[in-house]
Amino acid sequence: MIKKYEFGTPINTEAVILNLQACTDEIEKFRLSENEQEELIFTYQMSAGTKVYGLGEANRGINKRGFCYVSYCTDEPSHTEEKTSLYGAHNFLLIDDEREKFGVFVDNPGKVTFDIGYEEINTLRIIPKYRDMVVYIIEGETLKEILKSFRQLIGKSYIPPKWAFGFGQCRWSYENAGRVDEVIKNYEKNDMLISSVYLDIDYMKDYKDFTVDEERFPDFKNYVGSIREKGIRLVPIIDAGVKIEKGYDIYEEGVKNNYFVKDKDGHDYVAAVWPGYTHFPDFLNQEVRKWFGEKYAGLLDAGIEGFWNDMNEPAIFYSKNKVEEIKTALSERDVVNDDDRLMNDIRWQFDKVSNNSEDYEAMYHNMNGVPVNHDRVHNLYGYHMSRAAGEYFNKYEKNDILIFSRASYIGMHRYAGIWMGDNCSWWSHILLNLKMLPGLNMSGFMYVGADIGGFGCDVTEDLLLRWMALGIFTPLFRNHSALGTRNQECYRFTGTKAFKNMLDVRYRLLPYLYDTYLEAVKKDEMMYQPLAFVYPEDEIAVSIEDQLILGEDIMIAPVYTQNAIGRYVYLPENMTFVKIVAEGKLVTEKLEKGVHFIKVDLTEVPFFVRENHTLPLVKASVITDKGLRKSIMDCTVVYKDSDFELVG
Ligand code: MIG
Repeated sequence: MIKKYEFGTPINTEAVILNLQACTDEIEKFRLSENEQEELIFTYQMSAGTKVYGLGEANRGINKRGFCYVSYCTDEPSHTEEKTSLYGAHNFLLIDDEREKFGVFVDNPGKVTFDIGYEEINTLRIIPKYRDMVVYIIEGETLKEILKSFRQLIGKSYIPPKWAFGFGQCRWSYENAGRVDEVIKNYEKNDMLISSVYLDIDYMKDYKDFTVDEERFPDFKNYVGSIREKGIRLVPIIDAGVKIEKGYDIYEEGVKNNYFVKDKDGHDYVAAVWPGYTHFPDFLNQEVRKWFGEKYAGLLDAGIEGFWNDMNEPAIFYSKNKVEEIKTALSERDVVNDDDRLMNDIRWQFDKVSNNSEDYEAMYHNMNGVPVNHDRVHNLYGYHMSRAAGEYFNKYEKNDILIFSRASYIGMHRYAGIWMGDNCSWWSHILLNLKMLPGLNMSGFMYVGADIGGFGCDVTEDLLLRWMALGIFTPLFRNHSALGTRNQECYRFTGTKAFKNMLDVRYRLLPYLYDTYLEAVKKDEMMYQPLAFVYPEDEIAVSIEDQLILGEDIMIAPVYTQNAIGRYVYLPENMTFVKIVAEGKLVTEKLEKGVHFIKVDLTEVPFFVRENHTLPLVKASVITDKGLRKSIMDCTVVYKDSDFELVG
């Protein structure tokens, strides 16, 4: 049962696909009031035991209680505990109270604050910055049922090509063909399976979208083909900002056709990102989406089969406006003779210069004829950038293209996946990775994953191994790290055998993961469920946040603390504990419902098979006629019974 309520003049976000009749009576469940800033407040009185799930890509726990979250797509590279906004804005909550269970979706693409017991421990307040919106209340008997209705409301999730479930290696940057070759050579030399290598911004000519630097990648098309012959795909990045450069076709066409975001006077808005000064394509406009989407064709023609869309919050290093402000401020000061107060003032000015809300408020879209201030629709930008690509791929039936995005809003899940942005090589980020998975699934995002090993900071071998033991269970399984950090490809460490085995495990799990993914999409269910959803009567299970049920059959419980020899797990029912140990051998043990300490070596992959369930493992690879070891995905294999192993 879904009820729709309209407030003001809602912006058509195209987050939902069902056209429901709006209710004319007062909204249920929430009390409406206003605060001093005359903002609307939706209040719900929780009890001590009320659980609140959702918010998709958000910080902290699976149960979101005890913090204040702000939906506002933000380029936030440091995911410390106090951060309120990350890259995605997924305004869906699932409330599990003793009296009632319901879902609420606030379809409002401006800033929305979700105070979930922050100001007052038992009070939930939703405070949108702008009033124009649609709110949906979704009711049902069980959490699963409510979720299913919500997912039917927002439409089927994106399905990537099967190869996108293979392992991918990324780094900022493999900036030329030589470096890409070196990575592939090392994976081959160490007999490690790999399905994709990612190209970060340096493959482009001067960071210009849809260009390839000929010096770094001569004869690109041929090169892509030669890599493809090894069973590996190259996946280039596309950024939101378009470089201002005379003669650059995308810039010229965009200017000529008024395809860029404007300032208040109607000039093309200028902000600096990687290419220097850029304009932002107005993805909220259908015609612009069509134009930009078609630009992917060039790379597709070169044999590319996958993309990642970055910087689409949009991230801004500094705007032309801000630079002018700083220049003016400086010109009013005696720069040569002034004391350290000047330095202090400048420091604050510079601190606030990137991703500044004043910049967002100075940008204007043309939403199919209607001018709209960017701040009101900020959270739609990344969504519509990826939609531009998705619509193009769908239209030309290029439906086997991988596409995932950094910024997102509900609705984008129909066109693309996401990665969780710039995490760090921190142990706490293994756990954060795990905790985000169910929330993302609730919001329809199924093709998801984090930068394995951590993007920022320096990884260590043990961190990477432990992280991989979680990552092999996530759809996007990509090792990625930032410029200037320690190299973290799997062959960089002493335990190459262990890494080879880890990668093999991924490919052995692949049919299970892929089928589970497809089933979850087809049935509008989650791929990863918190224990609370599967064992709602079990008080202990309900509060567990470091174990997840994956599909119907298994439970995952990775080790995420350094120097641990294993971990405690809680089994809500009898399960078979499975460890994939050295050389891919299995060790199994039947364990009874209750608490157990399981020993897990750094090189091992632990999981649990539920009672009366089984997990199919296949052979990781086959040897081709040329004598090469290839992942099972790259060959049309007819499985023999002996290729399968049923565990559990
Ligand atoms: O300002 O393209 O999140 O994955 O490696 C940083 C360089 C821009 C941010 C992405 C990251 C990528 C990096 N990008």
